[in-house]
Amino acid sequence: MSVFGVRRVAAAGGLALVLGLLTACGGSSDAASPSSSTSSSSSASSVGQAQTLTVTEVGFDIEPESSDLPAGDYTITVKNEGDATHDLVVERDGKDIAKSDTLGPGDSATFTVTLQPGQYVFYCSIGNHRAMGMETDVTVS
Ligand SMILES: [Cu+2]
Repeated sequence: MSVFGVRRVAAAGGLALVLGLLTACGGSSDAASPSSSTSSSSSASSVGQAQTLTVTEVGFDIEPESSDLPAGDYTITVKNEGDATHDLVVERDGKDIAKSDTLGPGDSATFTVTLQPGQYVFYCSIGNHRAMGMETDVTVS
């Protein structure tokens, strides 16, 4: 039990490092693992890391990389590739559970959310965009 606890602590440090690398280099996963880390590095990669999901907003469409996701912690990157201001809200059962910053054309932002199994809607809360069709169903299982 205590050995596991130590591993969890080491894994948390590794996760913070990985997230930093992802932010810095845009999701490439082949960054060399630091050779200075201890022998626990091989177990760090097997402990639940945040998954990444890219959501592109273009025109008045919201296009997630995938709309069928395994449950877990997510780091969501929203890219506004349209000509209008947008944001991204994650809604579950009519309740907003996470939201990006407001994004101007060409901007992107990252936020984190924990997705438990269920039915979600990703939508834009700017103006009447949702009514114009800026929403998409996402299933988490
Ligand atoms: Cu919008």
